[in-house]
Amino acid sequence: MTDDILVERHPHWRRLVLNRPAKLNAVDAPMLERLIAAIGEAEADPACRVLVLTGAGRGFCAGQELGAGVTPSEAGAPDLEALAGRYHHEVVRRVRASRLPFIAAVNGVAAGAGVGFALTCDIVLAARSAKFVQAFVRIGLIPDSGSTFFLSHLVGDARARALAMLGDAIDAETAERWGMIWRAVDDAALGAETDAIVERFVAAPAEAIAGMKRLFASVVAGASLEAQLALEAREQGVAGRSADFAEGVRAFQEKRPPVFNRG
Ligand code: T3D
Repeated sequence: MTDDILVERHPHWRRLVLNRPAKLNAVDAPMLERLIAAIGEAEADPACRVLVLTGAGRGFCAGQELGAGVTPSEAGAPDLEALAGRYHHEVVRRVRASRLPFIAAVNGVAAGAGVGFALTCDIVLAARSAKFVQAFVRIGLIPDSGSTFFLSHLVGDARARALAMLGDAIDAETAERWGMIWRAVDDAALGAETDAIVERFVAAPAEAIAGMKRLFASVVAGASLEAQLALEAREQGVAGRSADFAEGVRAFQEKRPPVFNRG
């Protein structure tokens, strides 16, 4: 029994902890398989409303395991296309396709695929001491795990290319200033700030949040304004038929805070 993915279960949320601290939580295929399974399990729990992804120790995730057991050779290199598609990219897909909001609590360095795992999340909080490194170029690879996509959308073409091609690290405050993450917070406050957002999602109307995820997925897939307006109308129809909407309006009229997710 391995504990490289820790799952902390709470009544309405889960924390998934990448747990190989001696290697800054570098990932390998079996670990990613367990991460994917943990995401699926949370998804299947109707009581679960939000997931936190974070790392144990001083790192968030140093990307693909590069240590013992990785033996690349020019003659017989590992099939990275298959590996990326089946594991790294499946994590990215699962998070994006999930009905659940994901919060990345980036507690330390995120490198390589670790950056993609953070940026695929809906809300990214980072400790001020954390760094983001497109480390791929340093080992002769190209950015994967959605990095070229996320960076181009979030920070623009010029910065995305420089980050990818030069492989320089940027700190959390720069990432916030560039719009790559939601917020950089004091290291000591990361836990409390994360918990505060978790509480907000637990209390938020879960169906509406799931609808927003579908809408933003459509935007990032390149929908036109007309297509997006049509989808917003459809999703508003779904939200408008929910018990949460009835409760929200009642609470407004009765001048009290709404209590969602009872329907
Ligand atoms: O298979 C596929 O599908 C291909 C997909 C690839 C996706 C990728 O993610 S490729 C990119 C892989 N990741 C990297 O290239 C990052 C490698 N790590 C680093 O560049 C640095 O460690 C960091 C910039 C992340 C942090 O630097 P620093 O100075 O804070 O820490 P450190 O001393 O380098 O690392 C601490 C320990 O973690 C160290 O072990 P030791 O010497 O104390 O026993 C180091 O070897 C280990 N470590 C860090 N990253 C990895 C790792 N061990 C294995 N794999 C790693 N990726």
